[in-house]
Amino acid sequence: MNVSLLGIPMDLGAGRRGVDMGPSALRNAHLARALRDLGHTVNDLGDVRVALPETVDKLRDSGLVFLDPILDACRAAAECVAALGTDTFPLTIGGDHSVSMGTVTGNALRAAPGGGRLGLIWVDAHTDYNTPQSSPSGNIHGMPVAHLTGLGDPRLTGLGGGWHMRPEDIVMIGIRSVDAHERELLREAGIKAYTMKEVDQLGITRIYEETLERLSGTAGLHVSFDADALDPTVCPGVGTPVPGGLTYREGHLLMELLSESGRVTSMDIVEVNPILDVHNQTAEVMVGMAASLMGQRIL
Ligand code: EXY
Ligand code: MN
Ligand code: MN
Ligand code: MN
Repeated sequence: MNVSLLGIPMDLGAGRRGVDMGPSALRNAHLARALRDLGHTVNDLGDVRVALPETVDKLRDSGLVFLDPILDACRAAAECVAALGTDTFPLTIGGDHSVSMGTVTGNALRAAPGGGRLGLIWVDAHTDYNTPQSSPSGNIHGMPVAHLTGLGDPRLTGLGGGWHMRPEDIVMIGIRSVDAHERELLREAGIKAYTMKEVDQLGITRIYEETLERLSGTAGLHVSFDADALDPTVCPGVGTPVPGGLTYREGHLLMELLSESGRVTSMDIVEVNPILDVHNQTAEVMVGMAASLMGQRIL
């Protein structure tokens, strides 16, 4: 397969500094080499240009921190991804999770003019379904999914032109931290979210089967993998750690099964924070997750 690697070195959407170094950490953990070893052709497109927080106003615009530069970076990421052919697999590396407003939009537009019907698998401790009004922090990395479905600030929901995600085409896995108003919004939208309780009760295999069934009407699947979905003992280098996460094997099993499905057409790796990490462990674990999704097997 042809894999196009694109970095989005942005920490403007997060409450803590450092995830802008995620693309570096992942490249240092030999992301490209791991995929080439699996027989893929990897083309590293470099990084999208992202403003430094020191050079822009932290202007709080209707409850949104760093809205303008985030919008610029997401637009650039969306354009870059949308311009790629459907014969390539975009692997986009963040950056905080607000980058996914750009990458998911770009992948939908890449699949079809005006935006195709993309399935979204959101692997995360958080549901990232806040709006500017419901958000307790104003940090945009807690809001990307809401904006992808057309809920929230019109400048961010406008990223895809008229395109939006259908809530029924979204499945979240690994959830264990949801804000009070965010919970209501999720319920109203009818988004399927597998909490850690369901991971414990049902197991990853059953969740995978239900997810594929649910998303069977979509043209392709995008996996957006937030490193904080995994337990903080596995991925300590994240800004918003929540105890009780996916184990190392649960993460790999989910990626292995998704790989076998042959339905995944793009992936994000986000929220790797090298400042908070231990010897680049989080980046190395996430490179392993990408390798499993891209066909690595034990035997
Ligand atoms: N729900 C909280 C907020 O909106 O501020 C925390 C969001 C963290 C988002 C992380 C990275 O997935
Ligand atoms: Mn997230
Ligand atoms: Mn998260
Ligand atoms: Mn829109």
